[in-house]
Amino acid sequence: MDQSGRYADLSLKEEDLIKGDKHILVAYHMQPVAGYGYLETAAHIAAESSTGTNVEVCTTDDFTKGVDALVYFIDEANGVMKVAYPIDLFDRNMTDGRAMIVSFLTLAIGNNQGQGDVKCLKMHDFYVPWSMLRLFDGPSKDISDLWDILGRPRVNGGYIAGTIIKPKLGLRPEPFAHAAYQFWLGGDFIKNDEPQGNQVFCPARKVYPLVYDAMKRAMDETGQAKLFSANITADDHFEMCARADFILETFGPDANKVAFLVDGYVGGPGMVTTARRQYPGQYLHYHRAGHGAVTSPSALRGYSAFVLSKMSRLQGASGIHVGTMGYGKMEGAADDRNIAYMIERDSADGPYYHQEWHGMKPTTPIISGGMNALRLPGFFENLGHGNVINTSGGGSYGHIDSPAAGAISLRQSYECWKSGADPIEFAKEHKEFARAFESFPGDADKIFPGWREKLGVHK
Ligand code: RUB
Ligand code: MG
Repeated sequence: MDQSGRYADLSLKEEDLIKGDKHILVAYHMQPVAGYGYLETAAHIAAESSTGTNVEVCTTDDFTKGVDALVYFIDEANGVMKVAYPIDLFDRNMTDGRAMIVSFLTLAIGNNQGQGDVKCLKMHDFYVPWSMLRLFDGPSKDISDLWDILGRPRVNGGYIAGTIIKPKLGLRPEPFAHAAYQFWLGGDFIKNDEPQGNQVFCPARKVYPLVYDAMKRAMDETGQAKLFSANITADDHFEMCARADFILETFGPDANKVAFLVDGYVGGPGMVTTARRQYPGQYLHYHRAGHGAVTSPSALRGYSAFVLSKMSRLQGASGIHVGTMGYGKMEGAADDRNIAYMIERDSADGPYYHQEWHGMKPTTPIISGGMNALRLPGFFENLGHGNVINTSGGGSYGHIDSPAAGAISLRQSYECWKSGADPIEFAKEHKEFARAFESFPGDADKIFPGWREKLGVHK
């Protein structure tokens, strides 16, 4: 049934919808199955995603029609459609009237994902009006709180050198804590790798006290504050809170140096919001394992990494992984920097919509996945700044001298880029950075051809 008479109004103007402050706007890339019309399919999507189904139902009244989602733009040649969702469609908390991202997902990227007339449908951008934006929690803590703990200025505090405890699994408590200690002698921030929790060979009750002891020793030895992002991901939110409470109690007076890591894509919005609301005093670290199933450019359904990141700021993530923009090992491209700009700025352009954040705290871009000191200068150059958290697992524990040397090489790499120095010249004066060339010779050959002769390395 063609429902475009009800669920499409191509005369609506985007600027009026934005001025009206009453609609969430969503841009999709859509292709119908052969034999279905473009507008007809788009209208069916708007119907399924709001007040309708595939047929007319006798229970619909005039009020119902007032909250229909409407297709307001189609570009069939390029496979783009846009829908305006009246904000009243979206579920609000009984307890406090606040908005929830789960309702946004249920409607805007819910049943429409399984429609028989849809060949592909992927969300690439969305716009949130102030009337709705103000109902989301947003972050309670941000990178300025970490800079403060590290003794840096709260504004423009610079690069946070981090790592991930590697190997990913298989360390018992003592070697785990020792790995942390070794990195902290040179770096700022350590995160649990996302599968690390309470394995039988590394129980949480045993490992966290040892990690705290390692943190204290490293702080004593370096005279610097250190940060730890602890994974509290679990199916059951009581279990999640039990982990979080145990960790806060263990770190006691240094609990401000603990962030909570939540694997927010596999765990879902409920898990992220539980962490955000139960522990507003902690930096909330959104890890996104599994996201590639829907965000990969090769995925024809789901939503993009840009959309995932933008949602995370509304949910209140203090930081989220945004990939490495083509400089690391995971899928990504240079123009993914727009993802970083959208979550860290107060006003930013997405692929289809400009968004004003009205002072909502920023979400830190967390740069991770195959990074090391050699890959970072190009990354910073592409992004245009270094106010990020970077976690380099292999880049630290793979440094031939030590994890501390790996950490120092990361910081030196940032300083090299910031000062505009030539990396080869900089390496001549900075040992740890120089030794990164020998640690990662494959990368060195690719990024700095001729480095062996220039640095006098002949092994
Ligand atoms: C990276 C790592 C993270 C990835 C996830 O380890 O453990 O889980 O960053 O990808 P390493 P993304 O530094 O050794 O490569 O950050 O893109 O979500
Ligand atoms: Mg990992």
